[in-house]
Amino acid sequence: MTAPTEVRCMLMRGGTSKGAYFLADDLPADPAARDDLLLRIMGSPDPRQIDGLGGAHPLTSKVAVVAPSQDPQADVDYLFLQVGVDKAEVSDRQNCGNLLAGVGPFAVERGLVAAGSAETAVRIRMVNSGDSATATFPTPGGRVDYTGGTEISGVPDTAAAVVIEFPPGSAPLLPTGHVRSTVTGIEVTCVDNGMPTVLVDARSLDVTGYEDPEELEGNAELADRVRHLRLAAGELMGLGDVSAATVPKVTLLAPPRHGGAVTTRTFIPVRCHTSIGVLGAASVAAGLLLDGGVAASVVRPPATDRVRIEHPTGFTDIESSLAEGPDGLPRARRTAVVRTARKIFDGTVFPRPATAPAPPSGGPR
Ligand code: NQM
Repeated sequence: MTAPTEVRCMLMRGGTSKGAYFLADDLPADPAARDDLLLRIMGSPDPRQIDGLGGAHPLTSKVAVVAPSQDPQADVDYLFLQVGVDKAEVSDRQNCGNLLAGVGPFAVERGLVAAGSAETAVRIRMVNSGDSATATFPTPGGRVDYTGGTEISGVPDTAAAVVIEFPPGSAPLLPTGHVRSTVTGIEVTCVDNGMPTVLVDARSLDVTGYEDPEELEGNAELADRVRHLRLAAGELMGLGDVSAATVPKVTLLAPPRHGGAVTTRTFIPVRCHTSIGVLGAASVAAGLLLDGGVAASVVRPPATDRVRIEHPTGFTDIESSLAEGPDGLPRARRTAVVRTARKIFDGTVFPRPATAPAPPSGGPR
């Protein structure tokens, strides 16, 4: 297939992120050709992404590829792709729970799933990890209604709730098999409840954990320590060489200040998140529930299944409970979250021509 010069595309806000949503059939099947096209659509590599749809930040340089599912337990397959901003890189090595919020509405909009007369539940297989989720949202009269009274931190105005429910996790929450490890001399808990995450007491990195993302990003010594910690933790978590991957994330923990369970600052992996990812928050919530994890040195364990994770622009509430797996290691029993999503634009995107030279790639941003 020659690379298309125009592609059907829907731009959506999913939770606190924004991305371009495509039907898999509208993109080349070959991953290399697809990724090259997506770089040109998003305007990468370029710190301003001036010639494409990307918003010059990892949280607004995201793509969802959606297709009918062959899995009888799912309605649609959702492949998440993180498109580098100033690097010519497209990564499928992580999920995105924020763009996940837009997948159900997009599937209805594109006719992949028939809408119910009041609400619609879409069963989604997350291709990146093989995990699944069910997203339920209002469809009065058989049309997606994005308006509603649900507010989520980091998004101005309210919108319709998209309730996302994750089934019990089959994979262990502790990729290292241990609740605590010492990595580059720092005590951490490596946890994966949908997003591989390294939890660390902010004080171990000589910060308070209450700094703004800009201040943390501007701290060169911290950036260096986080980079070394992440590379070593990635190996320990069985992820191999993560120098060009966007996982694991490193989340700094500090005591809560606004009635929540904990304060967080998350490196994704180089930029500091302006809030927190959905699955990132799910991993933090699970980490708070683990007996003997580093979180126990920072905060008291949450008293209820609803865990409020404070972040730089507010909070994310996660419903989380754990159970013991057959091997005696903890598993997620239930994880659920409320997000919102909104269709921003639906139409045809015109990628930058394929002839433009692509500068060499480097590590993730
Ligand atoms: O953790 C950013 C986001 C994310 C990922 C990131 C996400 C998740 O906020 O589920 O949503 O951690 O790179 O979109």
